[in-house]
Amino acid sequence: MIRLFAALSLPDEVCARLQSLQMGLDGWRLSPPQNFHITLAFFGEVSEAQATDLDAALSAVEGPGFDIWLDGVDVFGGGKPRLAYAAVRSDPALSHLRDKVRQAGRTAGLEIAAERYVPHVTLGRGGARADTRLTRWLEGNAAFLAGPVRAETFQLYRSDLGRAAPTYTEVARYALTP
Ligand code: 3AM
Repeated sequence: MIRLFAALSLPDEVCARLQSLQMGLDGWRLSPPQNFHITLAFFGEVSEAQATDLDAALSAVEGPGFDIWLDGVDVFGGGKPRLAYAAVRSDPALSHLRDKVRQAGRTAGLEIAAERYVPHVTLGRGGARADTRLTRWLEGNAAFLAGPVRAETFQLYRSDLGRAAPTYTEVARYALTP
């Protein structure tokens, strides 16, 4: 079985800026910069046969390229923050692509849980309290802005969970229309 998800990648210069944002997230498990991505869909553990079907379905996904803007920072979990992220500005082309990628998962016979889409780049996880340091981090980085980043492709990644950060490996790449 392999653990798969589809995501958009980010150029090195944007990853470097995101890495600077991680300063101030003391006590968090920080994502290494090579792991920065915008998840489109999480497929979970799939068999080799399902992975082949998924690859075929994803190859059939069509959609226009679009500009990504990272805009501000936030946390999931509110009073018990569990994930700190850079927010991705909502965009109809991004939502549309996300829907098509999830549909491709269903075409491949995978169960895709219904959930609200809050596009984001994970910077760190867990282990922190909603304290003044976090408030300072949120306020200090509210004006963070990076873009435009042209999305010309999306990727299928394999995730291998380790004791530290997971390792993500690109296994396929799909083109959007220019
Ligand atoms: O870093 P983000 O949040 O974009 O949270 C996991 C990560 O996304 C998400 O898939 C991406 C690669 O692991 N993920 C992991 N397990 C998940 C699950 N059971 C999940 N998303 C939904 N359900």
